[in-house]
Amino acid sequence: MRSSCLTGLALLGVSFAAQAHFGIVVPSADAVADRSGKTVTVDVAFAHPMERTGMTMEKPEAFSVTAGGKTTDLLPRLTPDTFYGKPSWKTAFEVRRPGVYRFVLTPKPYWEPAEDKFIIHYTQTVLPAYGDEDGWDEPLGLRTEIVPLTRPFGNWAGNSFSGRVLANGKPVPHAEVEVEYLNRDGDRTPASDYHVTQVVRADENGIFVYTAPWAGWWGFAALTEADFKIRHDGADKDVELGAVFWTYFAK
Ligand SMILES: [Cu+2]
Repeated sequence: MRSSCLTGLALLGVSFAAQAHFGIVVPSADAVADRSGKTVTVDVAFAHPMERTGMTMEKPEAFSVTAGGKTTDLLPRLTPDTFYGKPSWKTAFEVRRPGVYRFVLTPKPYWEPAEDKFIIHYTQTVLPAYGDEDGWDEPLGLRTEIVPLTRPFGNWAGNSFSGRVLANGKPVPHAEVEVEYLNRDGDRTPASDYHVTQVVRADENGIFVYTAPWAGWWGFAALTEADFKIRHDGADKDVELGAVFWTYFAK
């Protein structure tokens, strides 16, 4: 029932948020403090984070890191990997100087037959290094993105995370935001299907708040429908856009 996007629930016409998929960009450390220089591994994947099932991710369209106003293309540095048993990508990134490193993924459109649409999750995460904490609150100018209102690092479990959902640079009133825990080691068992994905709605200014109940990486996915279609088997298909943001809460 839970192993893919295709579920009996979908066939019954029941709209269940429990099979939420997320673009994933998660580094091996939530901050870099070591002065001697440190290499982090960044995982790039497409998966159901809480249920621990993967989806195949083709080589992304773009993957970069922005810090101090400078953007570095990391696409050539991605190497194949697996995530929850499905093809994914990763890169080793050496953090040489202080900065707030913003990793941004643009995947290729993912065709989802169960939903008769394409999915594109623009996914980002922020890695602070060597004490720098500037620039985390600036929009990156993505087609759609979550701009954090809470500093997206140095937070405790139990803190609230707030962000603003933008599409084409403008707030998205009442945007639906899906929230999931990255259950990497399987240490959490959802109390019911309803607990797999948490759902919050943004206010009229596109602002949402969610309080993380326990430590770890949490993903926030604000979903909107694209104002364009993509051709598939001779027909124009809808495109779901996700603005996905990953942030860590410490114990
Ligand atoms: Cu899925």
